[in-house]
Amino acid sequence: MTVTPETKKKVVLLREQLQKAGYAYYVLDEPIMEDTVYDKLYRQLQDLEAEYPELVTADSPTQRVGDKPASRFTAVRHNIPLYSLENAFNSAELAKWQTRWQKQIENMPEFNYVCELKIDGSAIALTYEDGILVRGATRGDGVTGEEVTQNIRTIRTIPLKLSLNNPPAKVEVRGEAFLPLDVFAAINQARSKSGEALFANPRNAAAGTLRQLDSKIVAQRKLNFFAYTLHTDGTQQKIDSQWESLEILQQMGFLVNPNRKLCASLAEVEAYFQEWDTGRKNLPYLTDGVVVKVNDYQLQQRLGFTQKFPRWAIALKYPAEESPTVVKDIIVNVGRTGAVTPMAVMQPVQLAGTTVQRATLHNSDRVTELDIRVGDTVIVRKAGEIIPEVVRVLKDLRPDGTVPYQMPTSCPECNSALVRPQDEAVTRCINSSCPAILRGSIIHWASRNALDIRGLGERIAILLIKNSLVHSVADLYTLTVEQIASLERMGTKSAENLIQAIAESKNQDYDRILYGLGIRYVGSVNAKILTENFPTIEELSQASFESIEAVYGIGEEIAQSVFEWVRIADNRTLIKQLQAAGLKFVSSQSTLDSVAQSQQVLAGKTFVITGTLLSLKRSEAQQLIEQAGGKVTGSISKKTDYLLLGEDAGSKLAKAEKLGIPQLNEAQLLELLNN
Ligand code: 1X8
Repeated sequence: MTVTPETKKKVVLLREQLQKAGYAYYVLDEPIMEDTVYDKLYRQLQDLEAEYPELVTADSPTQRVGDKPASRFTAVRHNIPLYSLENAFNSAELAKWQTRWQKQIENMPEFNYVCELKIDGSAIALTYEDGILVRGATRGDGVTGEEVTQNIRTIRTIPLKLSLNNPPAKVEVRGEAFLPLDVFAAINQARSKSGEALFANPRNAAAGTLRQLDSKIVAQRKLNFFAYTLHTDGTQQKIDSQWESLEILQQMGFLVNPNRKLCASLAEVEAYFQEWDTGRKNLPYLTDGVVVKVNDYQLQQRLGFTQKFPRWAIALKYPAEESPTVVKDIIVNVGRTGAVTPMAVMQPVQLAGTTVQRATLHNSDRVTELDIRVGDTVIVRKAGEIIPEVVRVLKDLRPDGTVPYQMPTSCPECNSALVRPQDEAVTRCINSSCPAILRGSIIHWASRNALDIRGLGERIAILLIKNSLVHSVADLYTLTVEQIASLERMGTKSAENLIQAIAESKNQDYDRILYGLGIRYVGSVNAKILTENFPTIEELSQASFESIEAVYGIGEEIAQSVFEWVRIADNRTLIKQLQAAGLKFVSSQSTLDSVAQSQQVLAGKTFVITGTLLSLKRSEAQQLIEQAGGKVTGSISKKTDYLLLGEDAGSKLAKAEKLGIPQLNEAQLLELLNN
């Protein structure tokens, strides 16, 4: 059948009407056509195209969804690499960047920055030839990506045809494909219902969706796209700046993030950054920072690129301290004290710059309180230096068929019954020959602040125990080169080195030995105090509870723990064996000197303590600080050097943050005291 000019005209008109309506609906968010009308016109166009396949064009609105799934994606090389951005995490780093790039420019002209929100999605590159979308590719490694054109066509905010009268022969547009938060939640909910694995976060969901082979599924997922980079061959129009590019992208029909700003100084950049730190909480998509670009293209060109980044742009990041992810398993970890800690094993997430896949659940009470289950979507937090923890379970996203988690009743490592004293939160394995406890004891014994045995880490500890070569730390001193060399992946040379390191550890000071024994509450600092006051193990073993507690810096709990430890027969035997091996449980003058020295490490420093401390009493923390030459005051001022921060801190924390006073947790304080 031949196509009449009327039919042709009708098809062109339908396409134009549908394109305009789609643009108004998706990009402008200002609908101009009722859904029912749109559907009717769409069907008319579909029917005409079915009748006259020669009228189908690549930019027809009917071409957004492909009819058959791809079998695989092909690799494409990007004409211009998609660079990643250098990161800055604070204003000092931002200022350093500015100083660095300006050094490169002689006769600095007037300039400004464009600030844009950094979208937490998946970067893609779009190629238009004569105004028609011909290719869409994922970023991949920046040099080579995957061709995902059919999937990209489903994104309604990506024009299939540029809205320009005389489009350049070639245009490349880059931007971020992302999933709005409500769409992300809906996708996970649906996946939960059908028993599919949940996406850990919107970024993973967007990246996964782009690599879906069936574009029909992609279309249902409702990806969106913000355009932010424009490369043209320059034939039609000369573009001078990033700001102008963004405006042209918008004219071309793209969705460009409206929250952009021209800034004349770093102070203005920072104000924008601060403004969006609050503002981002109300956005329907995730942003993880601000992209700062030198606006002027000439200046950009003079700056060029390093191996990895453009020199003219930087990402100023919000600290990502919390993130959603999915629980794959719940396990328990048995520490060297026998304490059993439940842990969530999760789909890996990036948090505060590191990949996290395990988070502590603290104890069984916390597990009950959270009601965390395998399959749950949870929020994990990694604040500061502490171990990541699960803060919340998103119960709305819970898949069907999950079961409440039961803490094991027997030790996963030695099978003996676990106990939980009535007034304690901690569940323990109390089998003193439990391999987990032994393993932890050996690793602790060999650790840097204890006996410092290089080459004796977790792997070797496990092998020594598995091969029944070591039943206590004392056995380390009877090992032979042959025995160690017989272990998996151990050569004679490394066996000799390890034996040498073990032998050398016999000369370590008494306070390190006492710390290495792993007596509860006896950290490096307490070990030093104890060895100073009880210069031999015999004196410590015979000391009364009262005389231990009377030592300045030693509280009741520590005294109790030490007093009990030295009365346990196995521990006395251990000490005898270690003494027989040549370790000296006697303070040398050098130890005492170093104690005196170490105690002044905080000379002149002022501390404020706030919140509930976990391992120390406030009075103990104060004593430790004072012994080291520091001072503790009650309120925050400009003169405060450190805030010692416990749980549930209140106004003092807020004030310290305002004044930029460094914060320490207990572990960091002890580390400071040990240095
Ligand atoms: C990455 C991103 C950029 C922008 C927004 N979001 C991103 N994820 C932007 O410039 N508005 S630029 C960029 C990059 O160059 N790697």
